Order: sequence, then C-alpha cells, then structure tokens
Amino acid sequence: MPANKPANQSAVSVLGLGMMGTALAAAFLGAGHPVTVWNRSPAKTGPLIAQGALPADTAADAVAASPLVVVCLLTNDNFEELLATLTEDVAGRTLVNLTNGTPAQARELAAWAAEHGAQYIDGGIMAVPQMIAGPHAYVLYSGDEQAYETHRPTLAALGATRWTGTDPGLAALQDLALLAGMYGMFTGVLQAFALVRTENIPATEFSELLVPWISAMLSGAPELAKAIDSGQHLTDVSSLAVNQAAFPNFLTTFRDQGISGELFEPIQALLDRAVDQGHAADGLSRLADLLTVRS
Ligand code: FVH
Repeated sequence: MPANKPANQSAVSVLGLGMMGTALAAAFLGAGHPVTVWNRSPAKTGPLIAQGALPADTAADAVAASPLVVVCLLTNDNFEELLATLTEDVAGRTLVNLTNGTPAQARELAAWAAEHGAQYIDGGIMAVPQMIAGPHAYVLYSGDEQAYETHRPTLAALGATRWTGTDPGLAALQDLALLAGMYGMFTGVLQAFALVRTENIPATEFSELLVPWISAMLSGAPELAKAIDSGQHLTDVSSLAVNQAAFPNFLTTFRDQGISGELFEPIQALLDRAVDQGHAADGLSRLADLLTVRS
C-alpha cells in the first residue's frame, strides 16, 4: 500500500495495459486501491508491478481477483474475443468497459454481460493518458446504474465521473459526439496549416492567429445549439447563401496552391443542397438537419 493513502480501498482489476490502461491502473494504485493487472503481452505489467500492482497470469485470474473489472483494449472486437474466453468467470462481477466503441457495441456487450450474470457499465474517457487522475480528465458512463453508484468512488480515481443514462449506448454516443467536434476542429486546423505552408508561412507562426480566431468562433456554438434545439434557423449573422457563395474560394485556392480539397468538398456539397432545398436565409445550424438521414 502506498504511503499516506486511505486503507480499505476496494479492489480493482485492469485488463489491457496499453498507454491508457497503464494510466488507469496507475491512477487506481495512486488512490490506494489494491490493483490486479493483466495484459495480452505480459511484459507491460512490469512498471505497474513496480508500483505495487499484482500481476494475473490469465484474464480469468484477473477477473476473479476483484469485484470491479476495468477493461481498456484497442477495440471492442478485441474485448468480445476476450470475453468469449471468460464466459464462466464474469458472474457477479462489474465490467467497466472503457474501450472506444459504438453505441450498438455497448448495447450488445451489456446484453452479453446480463446473460452471463455480470453488471455492465460502458464508458468514454475524455482525456489522453497523461491527463488521467488530473483535474481536467472526465469519464462518461452509462449502463447499470446501481453498479455505477456502488463503484463510483473507485472510478473517481480516474477523473470526474459523468453519468449519461441507463441505455448502455449513451456514453459511447456522447464520447463519439465530443470526438467528432474535436476531429472537426483539428481537420480545419490541419487544412489551415497546409494552406499557409504553401507560401512558406510557418505553422507555429500562423497558430498565433489561428488559435484566438477559433476560440472566438467556438464561443458561437451555444447560439448554434439554441437554433438546433428550437428549429429556428433564420439568422442575421451569416446566411447559408453567403457561405455558399464564398465557399468556392476555398476549393479554388486549395487547387491553385497545390493542396487537396478533399476535406472541404463535402461541405460545399452540403451548402449547395441546403440552398437548393430553400434554406438560403438560414444560418449554419440548418446543416445539422440536413445531416439527419434517419427520420
Ligand atoms: N490513448 C489515447 O489518447 C486515447 C484516449 C481516449 C480513449 N482511447 C481509447 O482507449 C483504448 C486503448 O487505447 P490505448 O491508447 O491504451 O491503446 P494501445 O496503447 O494501443 O493499447 C491497446 C491495448 O489493447 C490490447 N489488445 C489489442 N488487441 C488485443 C486482443 N486481440 N486481445 C487482447 N488485448 C488486445 C493491447 O495488448 P498488447 O498489444 O499490449 O498485448 C493493449 O493492452 C482504445 O479503445 C482507444 O481508442 C485512448
């Protein structure tokens, strides 16, 4: 037990010791929990054993060691493969799956767990490994609410806990929505750097302009959200007609400067479709409606 840590902390097993799983196990150890670890490649247990973790020879041994089993593998296909070897072992355990996946996978895994007598919580980690247990890390959870309340004090070692609902797919859905926002932002940032580089403007120099600009624009997101929730898309800020008229300037300039427009071409197509459908006076919020392909 590490010095100055509370005694009698509940035991937790961590399956999967990649970059993230290692950070999770270290956080549980840091909070004083007895931690059992297992990884497909056993060498990765070494640093955690040095910090006080107990190694398990098999995944089944790790599951047997603790009421709470936290899983963080590369994909949910990997997890399903592993679960197929644990059908006799999981009864009575709470499985917290922090592997990135889809809402449908989370629901299937929850159904599998219920069939095998286990409680299932799906999670979405909103942090990189270096942020785990720090002030800005949080994890979205969904699924078995009673099991979540039981184990929440232990899970709090990883970062803030955020419950999203008893539908096991909700954490993955919101995780992917948050990541979609992030990828959208970084896609634009990369396009901007690629463009200025064609005129030998260093990305580091241009980021001094780019970061405050994006931050200022992002502050408009709550207004977009209001329009989307209310269905009131008319705008006096920046209409789809204005955006559509300006957009060819991007694609032309990308071509002229010798960079690809592949990331931006779909945006032009969406703007064209919106205006064709009679939404010229609406703001960008209208595009969220056009992205909905299921009624
Ligand atoms: N790293 C990050 O910044 C992000 C932050 C948000 C959450 N993601 C998700 O976390 C999952 C794990 O990511 P990771 O960064 O730990 O990934 P790796 O370092 O590549 O570790 C992968 C672990 O998965 C094990 N593994 C792979 N295939 C199998 C398999 N068929 N059976 C059992 N285990 C498997 C691998 O084992 P090994 O290669 O060491 O033997 C690692 O333990 C992921 O969903 C992210 O999207 C991270």
